[in-house]
Amino acid sequence: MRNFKFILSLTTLISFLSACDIRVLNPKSETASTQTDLIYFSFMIMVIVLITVFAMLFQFVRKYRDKNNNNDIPEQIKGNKKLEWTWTIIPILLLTILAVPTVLATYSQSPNGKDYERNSKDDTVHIQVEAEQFSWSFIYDNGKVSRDKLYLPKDKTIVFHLQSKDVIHSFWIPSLGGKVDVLPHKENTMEIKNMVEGTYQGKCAEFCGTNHTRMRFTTHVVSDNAFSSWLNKK
Ligand SMILES: [Cu+2]
Repeated sequence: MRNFKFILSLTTLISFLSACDIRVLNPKSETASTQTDLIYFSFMIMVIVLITVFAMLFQFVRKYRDKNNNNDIPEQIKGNKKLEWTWTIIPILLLTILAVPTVLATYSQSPNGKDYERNSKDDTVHIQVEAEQFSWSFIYDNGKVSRDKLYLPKDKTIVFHLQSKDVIHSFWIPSLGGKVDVLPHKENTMEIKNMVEGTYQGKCAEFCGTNHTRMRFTTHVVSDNAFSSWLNKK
């Protein structure tokens, strides 16, 4: 009976989760790809460490098990320079290998430090994002405002200027990039490059009140022509 209840609650939970149309690690932009690669890379290092440790553990258990059952205390050895150096150097190496791509990606994707020229004539589209309990407003350069629906031109670089009208929210389109906090009184920016056409779900990723779960929006990445005609439609 207990097992049955457990399986029932598990299947209910899974069916609820499958209803979320939000997929992480399914990158559809250069920005998200860099982040996904970083996750897989650190995961790979973790798996190598895990396999090594478990292989050694099993080997030691097999090799040094008490075969005669006589409870002998093994020879006590104190200090082994070679081993101590090994287990000090290996973690330092692993952390360095992990730190280099992480720092590079973090700095290249952290546009807060950049000074954006709003009137620059490059291939950048600036969108003002206003979060409030419990909806999103997207304001485009020509003044067009769209609520809970975001349109993006595929071949342009997008810069979101994020600001909240009330509490702290978090802007998240998993397929296009990681979360960025949306704060009141302070603008955060976020850049997304080289997107693939398609429709992606976005949501608030910071608990912000009773209807937080409903604070979702749909992102349509469309061709540049389709974007221009949408943008200029009244
Ligand atoms: Cu929110």
